[in-house]
Amino acid sequence: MSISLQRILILLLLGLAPLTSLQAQGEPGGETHPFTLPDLPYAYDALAPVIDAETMEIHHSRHHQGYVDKLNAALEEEPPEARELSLEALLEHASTLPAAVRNNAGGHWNHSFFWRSMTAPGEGGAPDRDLRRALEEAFGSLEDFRDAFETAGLDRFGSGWVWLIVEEDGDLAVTTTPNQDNPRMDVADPRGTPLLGNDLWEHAYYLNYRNARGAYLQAWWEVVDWERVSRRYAAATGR
Ligand code: MN3
Repeated sequence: MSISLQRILILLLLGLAPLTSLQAQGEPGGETHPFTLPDLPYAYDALAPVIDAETMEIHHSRHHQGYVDKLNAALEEEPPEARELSLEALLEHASTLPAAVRNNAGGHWNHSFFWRSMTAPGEGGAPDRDLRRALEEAFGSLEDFRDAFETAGLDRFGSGWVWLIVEEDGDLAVTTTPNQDNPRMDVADPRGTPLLGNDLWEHAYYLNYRNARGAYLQAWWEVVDWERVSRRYAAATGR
């Protein structure tokens, strides 16, 4: 499957758009081919015992590296203009792209975002005042938000991701996506700006939690970096 030149030129213009405020904070999206594996912002054992070092090393150095390598290879099969597109532009036009580009662009963005959503157990702080207020408005309480996120993660059949997003109207929502799709993609419903995402693939938790996805989802709150999630909310809502 190939992309028409006209579509590529449109995509190219979108790809050259200025960095969003989130990308300016170092969030993934602005980079172009050839993509590279980002370093983790902490050591492989930093999230233990919530996520063990072996799981982190395999997940980062094998799985994430695999998405990066396959994305680069898939784009090399496309017209040269496709390699000028930013990661963000690839996501926004996922419906028009070959499956190998869509899946691996999603895999690369999702994992880059995921690593930066976590910190050592107990060091992630709490949602700031604005985010706490928005979570309470949308879900009733912080506890109700966590329940909604865990339930959505448990109910997602097969592999995928669970997200907290800001929709275009500014409302918060919990949503899930299959495979390596994400809420930035034009195929997602609802679409929005992710503030937080958890990986529901068994490779993310199987060594420690075996098949107990619910136990992993519950334990994971210990490593969520709420300070970063709060900054993402502020950037996404223009505060
Ligand atoms: Mn994964």
